[in-house]
Amino acid sequence: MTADALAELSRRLPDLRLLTEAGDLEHYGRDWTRRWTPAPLAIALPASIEEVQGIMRWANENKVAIVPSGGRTGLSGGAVAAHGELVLSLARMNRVLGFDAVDRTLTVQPGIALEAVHGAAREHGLIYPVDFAARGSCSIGGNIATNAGGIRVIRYGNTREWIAGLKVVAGNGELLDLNRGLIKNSSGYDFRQLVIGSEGTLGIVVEATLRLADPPQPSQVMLLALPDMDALMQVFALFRARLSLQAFEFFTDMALKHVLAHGAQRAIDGEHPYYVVTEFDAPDERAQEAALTAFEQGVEQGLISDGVIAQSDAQAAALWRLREGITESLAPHKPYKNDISVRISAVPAFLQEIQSLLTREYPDIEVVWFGHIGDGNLHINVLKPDTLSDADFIAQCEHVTKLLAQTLQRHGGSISAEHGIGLVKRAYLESTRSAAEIALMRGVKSVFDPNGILNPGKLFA
Ligand code: 2HG
Ligand code: ZN
Repeated sequence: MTADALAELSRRLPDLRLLTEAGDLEHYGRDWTRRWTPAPLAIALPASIEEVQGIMRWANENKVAIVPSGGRTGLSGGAVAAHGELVLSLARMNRVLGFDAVDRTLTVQPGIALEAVHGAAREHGLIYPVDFAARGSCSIGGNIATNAGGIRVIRYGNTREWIAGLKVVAGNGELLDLNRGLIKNSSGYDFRQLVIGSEGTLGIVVEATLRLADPPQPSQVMLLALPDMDALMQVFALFRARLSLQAFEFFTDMALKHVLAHGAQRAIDGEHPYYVVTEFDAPDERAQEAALTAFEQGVEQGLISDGVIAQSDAQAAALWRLREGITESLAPHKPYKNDISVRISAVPAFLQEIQSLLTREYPDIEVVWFGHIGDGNLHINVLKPDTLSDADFIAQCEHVTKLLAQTLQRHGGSISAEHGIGLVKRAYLESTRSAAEIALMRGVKSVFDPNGILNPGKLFA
């Protein structure tokens, strides 16, 4: 049946590139989560919107599940194909289609890498401000599907803020041209915003018009060492009041240990439990003095133990590497990832509660904390001890996540801040969204994707 269906797809779309070799199935069938064994039916690499529509019509008629696929850097299993799905990779649709100087927008195909979008915007003296460590590998289509956040959200917001228009092939194969770059459009439901963050369950983004911004002022990068968790939020308040922040990121000594073992350069001597990398506007001497004053005040108040200001672009990049290199440095330890958020004001109470809970329940597991503390977004990576089997480790981590979800619920937080629900957090959606909301989500899904062929099993079972 599936071989027949594939032959039928090739007959309908003779130019469509289809891959069925074992190595390709393995490569395209997984994302950066390494928990599932890839087992897709085949990989389709369409080169046009028409081909995407043709695939979707074929999939509806043949009831073949589709897994939309970008750079596959996701950490929630949203792009995993483990059950005979057709992977629809947008990798070949990766061009810049146009720039409009008056609208200050860039129109791109979905498979373009975030870094290439940055480059294209820079060529016109502007920036696309969403940014994070996976920039070289992730694709803009995947960024849109997960409403990606990253390291500049504190200044610029999430991907959602930067999408002026979207072309989307819905689950039924219809092409939707959503918002068409308009700034004002008060004409009913905004399907563009519904598709953003829908994790490939409603439609496939086939073209995006991105808003661009003026480049920020010249900036400075500082690394701070802090004595305790309380100091973290106090230094954030101090710096935010005094400086114009572009980023405010934190990590623990445990994270530092891994990133240094992975080749990064130590920048501050001694042992310190917490670190912050912050970047702020520093266009002139006055701004630079304000930064120094804020720093000195932090030291005087006992909130900051040590710090360095980057003296060159290379040094700034080296400081950033300490934060941006964490995910890669943890990968060999098969981390179980949690990506959670609470309101900034709820961070201290939440942190205290969750830390004492973890120490009480699991005194021996290695937990690495880092993240976008200025957005209330924490990454909690639990590392696999050599003594535990993969299955026992996952079972233990699921228990940790359950406790985390209960704590989050009490603090009004979210079980996924920026990585998406995918497969990994599906069982915990109820901790963040009400039964009424989930029922509405299911209703929306059935309207966009009546045959349930788009990314089935992701977001909800
Ligand atoms: C980051 O902020 C990414 O570096 C990845 O969101 C987080 O690896 C993680 O848990
Ligand atoms: Zn992050």
